[in-house]
Amino acid sequence: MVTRTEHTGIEHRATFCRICEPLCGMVATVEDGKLVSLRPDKDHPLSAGFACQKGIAFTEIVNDPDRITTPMRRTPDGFEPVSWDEAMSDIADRLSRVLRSHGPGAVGWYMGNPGAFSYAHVMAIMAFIKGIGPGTHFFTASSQDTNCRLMASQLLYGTPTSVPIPDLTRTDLLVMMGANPVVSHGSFLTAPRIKDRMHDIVKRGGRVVVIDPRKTETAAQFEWCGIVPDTDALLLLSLLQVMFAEGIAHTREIDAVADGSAWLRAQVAPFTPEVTQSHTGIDPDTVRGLARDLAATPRAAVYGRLGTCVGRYGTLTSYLIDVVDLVAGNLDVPGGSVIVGQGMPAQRLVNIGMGAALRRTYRRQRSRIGGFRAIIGSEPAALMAKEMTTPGHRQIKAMFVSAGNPVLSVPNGDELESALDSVDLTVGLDFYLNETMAHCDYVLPVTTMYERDDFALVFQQFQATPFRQVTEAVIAPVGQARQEWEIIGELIGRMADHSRVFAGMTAAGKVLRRLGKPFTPRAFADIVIRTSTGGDWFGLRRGGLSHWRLAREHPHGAVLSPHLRTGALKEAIAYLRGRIQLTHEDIAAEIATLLKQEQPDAYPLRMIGMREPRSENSWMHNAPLLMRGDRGHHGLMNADDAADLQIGDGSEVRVSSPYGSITVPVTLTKDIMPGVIAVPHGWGHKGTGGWTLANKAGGANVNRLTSSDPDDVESLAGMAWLTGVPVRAEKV
Ligand SMILES: Nc1nc2c(c(=O)[nH]1)N[C@H]1C(S)=C(S)[C@@H](COP(=O)(O)OP(=O)(O)OC[C@H]3O[C@@H](n4cnc5c(=O)[nH]c(N)nc54)[C@H](O)[C@@H]3O)O[C@H]1N2
Ligand SMILES: Nc1nc2c(c(=O)[nH]1)N[C@H]1C(S)=C(S)[C@@H](COP(=O)(O)OP(=O)(O)OC[C@H]3O[C@@H](n4cnc5c(=O)[nH]c(N)nc54)[C@H](O)[C@@H]3O)O[C@H]1N2
Ligand code: SF4
Ligand SMILES: [Mo]
Repeated sequence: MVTRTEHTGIEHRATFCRICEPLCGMVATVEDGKLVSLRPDKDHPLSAGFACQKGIAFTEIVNDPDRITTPMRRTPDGFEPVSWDEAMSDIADRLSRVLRSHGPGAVGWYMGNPGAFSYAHVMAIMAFIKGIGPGTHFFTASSQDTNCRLMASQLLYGTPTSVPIPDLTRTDLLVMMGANPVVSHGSFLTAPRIKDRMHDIVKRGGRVVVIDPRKTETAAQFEWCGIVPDTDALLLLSLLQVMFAEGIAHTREIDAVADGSAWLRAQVAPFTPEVTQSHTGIDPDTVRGLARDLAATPRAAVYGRLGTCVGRYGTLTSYLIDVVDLVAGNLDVPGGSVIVGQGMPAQRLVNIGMGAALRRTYRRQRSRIGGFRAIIGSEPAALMAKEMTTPGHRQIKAMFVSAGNPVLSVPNGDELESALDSVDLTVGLDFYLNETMAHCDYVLPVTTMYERDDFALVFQQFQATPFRQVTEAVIAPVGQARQEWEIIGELIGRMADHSRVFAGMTAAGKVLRRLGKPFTPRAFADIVIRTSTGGDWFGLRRGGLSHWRLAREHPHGAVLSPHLRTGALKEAIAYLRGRIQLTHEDIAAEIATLLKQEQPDAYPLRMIGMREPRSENSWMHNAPLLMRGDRGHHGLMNADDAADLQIGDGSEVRVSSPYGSITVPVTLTKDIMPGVIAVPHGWGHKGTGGWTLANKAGGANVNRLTSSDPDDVESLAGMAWLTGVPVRAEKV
């Protein structure tokens, strides 16, 4: 929707923010084609006038003088602008050479977090990888984030795409493990104004319990239960032990939907709260109380997020969260944990087909380094550097990075920097010359989210309130920026001789253009909208939604129904039998190692992460609005630990792990478990000619402390180990 003010050059356009998962409604003010401001959209049905500081500050990113808006080529002393044609033809030539000499296994692509917010970007990469051929390496930020959650779903429900979310608007007991939504605004859970929604729970007489090693911004507003990092699996096992031992497990409900309850019962039996206490730091009475409350409250849900995913047991922990929900009678009930279906026709058949295909890929496709299985077709990003530097068949020789900054976001950035410098071709797609782009032969300038149309496809099934919104681009691409799908599409065209798939895509593209219907990904978004919940089914459902109708009639978005649909669990299960499968030898093997973990003596502390309200991973440290005041990188340390080490508030501390060391100033607090130190990620900027303000802010790359050794990568989903890392601290 566009409204004009008296002065004809100014327009106000309804759109939505795509920095993080609530997708808050925004109104963009555009003056003579330029984005001049963003303000929260008060007419958005869910975010209703809320937007955070990052969302508002995005104007500064769109117009950032440090932004790159022409293709850049690396030279011995920096970057020089080149024409699109020159860049694309050299990239196509060099990629062809790599393919001819080494085959498709020599090509790799890493897609970072913002990629997930653009359906067209994801689709284009999928097409590219398919066309390059079998053996291509695909990495995403998900192996530092969500792959273990997807893997747990693959084990339990037969498909990684069935992920339960808490029914936030109806629950009476929300147990949050390893999530800090007051700062993160929610993840794997699209819920604008999530803090208000959590306060609603308390207002209606319910509770929110936050299980976290740090008394976070979220924990401070609700009930805090401190836990030793990386021990959530033990806590969950003891919750299950109590439920079975006390006869409060909902056995009838379990047996109605799941196979393997006897196996499960035997697995959890040894983990009494007395056994787990010495590991988790949580006393048995608290565990018993929580188990009883979860089993007795009809509307209760356990929700886990990053803190439960990036330890050494991400898959096991995610699996156990769902199992606790199941055993407590809280899966697929109003106010419990609910798998949100797409509501497509024959949804169950679609899931069965897709689940079988993804499980087959998982079984057959193994990473060259470490032999990790491929979750949703992707490999562990922690091993990306070794895939470039280890000689042999399928060694990566051409590497693409889009919407990512793995030099700061994956373990051992130093190793990755030199690996990137060693391959034959490196290409980045970004609007900043970040620390990773600095090592690319070419950096291709992309549009920001406000320069493209969008539909947040990936997040539709995580909405706490079913909702649809689409947006048009609110401004034209800045400078020579192009959308990722256009760039990849052009490369596919230039590579048509190299693959039958590319040739087919190129020919189809030509035919469509001649018919006056050039291909755009929007057609795909339209199909999804029309055939899923609320859709018009191509005219069969009167008043239903299409892309066109959403854009025209619902510029602020449309709520599809006030609540999540429950009672449709079977639809979400991709196993032919239509039942949850609890028995997995892989899970038993993980459980068997839990009590054997030891902390190396020289590293008595444990490091955890910490997100900040004015950061988004590594890429929002260049916006003046977000950097005002005395903003820099600092860690958080327990005051008593610091006193023992004679470390004062604000002093510089050397933090070392078995893998590396950094120096960072620390703030002292009582609001963190003893023995724990929190350090934010995404700092340590040093982009070549890139980020003026961010580079000046400095800081340290915390992922120098994390490990890229295959032995330290989580075995079932290839997750990087980012929390509970053993460290020691010393005054410098
Ligand atoms: N130690 C530690 N490490 C972590 C984490 C942690 O908690 N602790 N968190 C992890 C998590 S959850 C994640 S998701 C990863 C994130 O890791 P990455 O995704 O690798 O890194 P980001 O910092 O998000 O970098 C995003 C880049 O995308 C660019 N960008 C923004 N929008 C667009 C766009 O529309 N198109 C394109 N092409 N580029 C765009 C930005 O300019 C920026 O350079 O980090 C992980 N790393
Ligand atoms: N402002 C801001 N918002 C963001 C981002 C950002 O960088 N800045 N990043 C976005 C991204 S990419 C993501 S994935 C989401 C993440 O969203 P969340 O998961 O909600 O955010 P985090 O702050 O990473 O929360 C993880 C919590 O787990 C705790 N924790 C660490 N280790 C453990 C453990 O072993 N057990 C338990 N129980 N807790 C533990 C940490 O103290 C922290 O409070 O946030 C998104 N939103
Ligand atoms: S909370 Fe996330 S989606 Fe909402 S305005 Fe802030 S950055 Fe954008
Ligand atoms: Mo993430």
